[in-house]
Amino acid sequence: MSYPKTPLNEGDKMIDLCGKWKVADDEGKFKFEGTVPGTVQGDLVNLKLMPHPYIGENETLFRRLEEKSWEYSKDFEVKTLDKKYCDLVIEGIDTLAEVYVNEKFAGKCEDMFIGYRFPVKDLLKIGKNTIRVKILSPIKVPKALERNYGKLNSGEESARPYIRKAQYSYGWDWGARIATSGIWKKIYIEERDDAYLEGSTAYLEDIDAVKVTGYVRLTENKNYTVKVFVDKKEVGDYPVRAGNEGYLFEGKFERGDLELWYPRGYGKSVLHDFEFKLFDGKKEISSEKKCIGLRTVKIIQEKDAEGESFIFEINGRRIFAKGADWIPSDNILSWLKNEDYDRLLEMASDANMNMLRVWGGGIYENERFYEKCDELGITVWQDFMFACAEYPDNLEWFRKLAGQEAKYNVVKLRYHPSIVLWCGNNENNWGFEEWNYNHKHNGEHLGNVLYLQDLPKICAEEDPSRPYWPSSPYGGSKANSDEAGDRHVWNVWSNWVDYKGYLVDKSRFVSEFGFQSAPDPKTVDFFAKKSEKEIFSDVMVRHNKQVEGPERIMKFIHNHFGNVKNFDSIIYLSQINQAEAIKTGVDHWRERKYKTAGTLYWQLNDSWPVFSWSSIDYFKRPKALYYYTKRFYAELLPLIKNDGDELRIVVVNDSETIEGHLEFDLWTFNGKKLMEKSYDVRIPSDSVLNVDNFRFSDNLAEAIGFVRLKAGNKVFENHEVFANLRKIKLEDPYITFEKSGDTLTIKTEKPAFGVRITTEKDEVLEDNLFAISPDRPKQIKAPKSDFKTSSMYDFLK
Ligand code: BMA
Repeated sequence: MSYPKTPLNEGDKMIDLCGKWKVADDEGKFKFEGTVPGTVQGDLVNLKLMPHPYIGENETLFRRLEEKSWEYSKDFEVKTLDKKYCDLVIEGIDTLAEVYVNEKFAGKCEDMFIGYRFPVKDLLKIGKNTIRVKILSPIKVPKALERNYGKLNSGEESARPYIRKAQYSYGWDWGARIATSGIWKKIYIEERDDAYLEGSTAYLEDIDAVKVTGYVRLTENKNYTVKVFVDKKEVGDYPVRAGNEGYLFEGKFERGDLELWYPRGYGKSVLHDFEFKLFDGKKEISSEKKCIGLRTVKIIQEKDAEGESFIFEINGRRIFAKGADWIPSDNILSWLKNEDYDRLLEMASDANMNMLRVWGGGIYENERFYEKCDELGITVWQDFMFACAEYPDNLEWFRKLAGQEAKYNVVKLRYHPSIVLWCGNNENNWGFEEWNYNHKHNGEHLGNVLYLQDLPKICAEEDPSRPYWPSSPYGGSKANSDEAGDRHVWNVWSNWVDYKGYLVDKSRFVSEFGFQSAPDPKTVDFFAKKSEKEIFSDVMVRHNKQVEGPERIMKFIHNHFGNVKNFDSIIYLSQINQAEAIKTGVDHWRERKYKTAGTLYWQLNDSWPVFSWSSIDYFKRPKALYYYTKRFYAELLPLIKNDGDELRIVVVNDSETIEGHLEFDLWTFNGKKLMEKSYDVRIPSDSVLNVDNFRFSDNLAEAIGFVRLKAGNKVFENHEVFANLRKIKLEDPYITFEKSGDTLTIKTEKPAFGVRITTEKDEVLEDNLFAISPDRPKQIKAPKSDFKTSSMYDFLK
């Protein structure tokens, strides 16, 4: 196995094999110049040999490509062969491949999540050399294994558990089916003379003691030592010794005044420059540099009246996790650039998220993802890549491969402070109990030996710096119970329950819940022609992968707004419904802090242009939910709660103690003020404060309430729609705008709801899709391009 970013020692050489390769399929249909890193599918589209899979129904054309094997080949020059070691390093191949150097077998790759290293010194010669990589069909091989070993429970493609390839590539209920093939990561030859460091890391054993460790490769056990420097200061000198698997160094030093790393909203996310230097006597031969943050993390699991808590604690501080689930941001991974990761993660951070869950049906993410999370203070719940299926760990080769994959990724990623949890899989243990996942081996469900034995053992050995959790959901009397552990709340939406259903939920930690919506109208324009813009057109249904997804969208629109037919209104209302749904859940669960200690909504992003549960669509256009997220995940959250005939004003505070002024007013949609109140408040740090509760006898059937909290120079807002919009005829609220310098002031005569500012150019605004009280004009940073405004009234006319 080989790890990326392994730096070369002085004098060592690298022959880069990335760039142009000859690519051909085994049926003689395609022959082209492909790009590495890349995928065949990405190349075929870029070269216009295949139509764009994300437009219309083109996705279906890509199914045929799965049947093919592909051959990648390239000539390269070798000038010298004077180094002791000469390795072909492949950071990632998608997926099953045989590699030949000068027509001699160099090695085979079986797992897209593992980097491979093959010794090739004996296969190379000075002068011209060739490399040939044969990539086998990602469907024929798993299908053959399935015929041999039996069909397992899984989603759309039953053979997918037999191949260690991103599981979503066989289609998901939000994802296109494009089972890619290619050399998807870097490939090069390394010529080395001496040992080098790999997987070096530092972490807190307790709040004051820093532990350092790492592997030393290619050593012959000379008297090597490793010196560790932090922010350029030497902190220790540690001997290298033989471990169970190869050589390593290990040691400790006092943290002293090195600052800690905190998640966003709880302190600074300080990263230190660590340098690990390998010495042979006095001679430095190798070094590894990493930015590492120091923090402790544990999960507080304590018995209480509702069962058992599930609270992340970082550096001894409880954290309420606010975030979303993360899926791969493209179906064709080779199309993703560092800028895409940066942008999406900055958007998550701007929306006040402090946790993302890297979901088990995707990939162990790109290095850039974790680097950026470290920097932004976004914690990561990291699944291992097993999702919604039975996995054949009864087969020795499979179990071994899964273990290698886990070890490879744990060692590679363990230095990232942002990762706060390793989690065995997505929903498989839930499946054992509730979805007839009944195949067993030696009395154990298929996959469970991995989740309960192998993976926790690997994590304990390679990375004791964060907890391991067997599955998501897990804990309690049943995997998806509400009394302990984490829970996926899918009665709402998937089981057709409307979103008020969240209000009775008592999950201890909600790691998934979601509500679908349409993508941005411009994104719909990308994939559908005018004539296809109908919710049940073939193209539209193809771009909603859930069985009866469009039916649910229409049912819930009908529940809240009546019989809507206009397509633009459906897009808009689906987004409002989604945003109100997730707000309902988050408002409820944040008020329960820490009985519920986190909400991760399904899902932050999309892998192609689609109707889905995301808050940011494939082209990174924010949906209504994105703007709602900024407000409902802010450090202070004012709430208006209605318990029967009583109204309550509450503030949830995730930050320090604050003093502020809170205003509340209640209106009918058509402009009659029913009530107003204001309060000077002092809200203790990390608390939920009941500001007021009072009986309210007026009919709320036409009402909307507004609450605004001013603290220092910050403003925190919320609204609560009590009215049944299906039953009332909205009148024009008369919204007016005034732009002065950089500021846009928005006023309204009657309560305005779902106020949308549509900009000519794609812009993520400071706020959007909000509600405004006639008493309180709203100010935001003015858009840069021309804009139009609308509100709920315009879509229900
Ligand atoms: C859960 C997830 C995903 C799925 C989502 C929406 O089951 O883990 O598998 O896409 O819900 O149905």
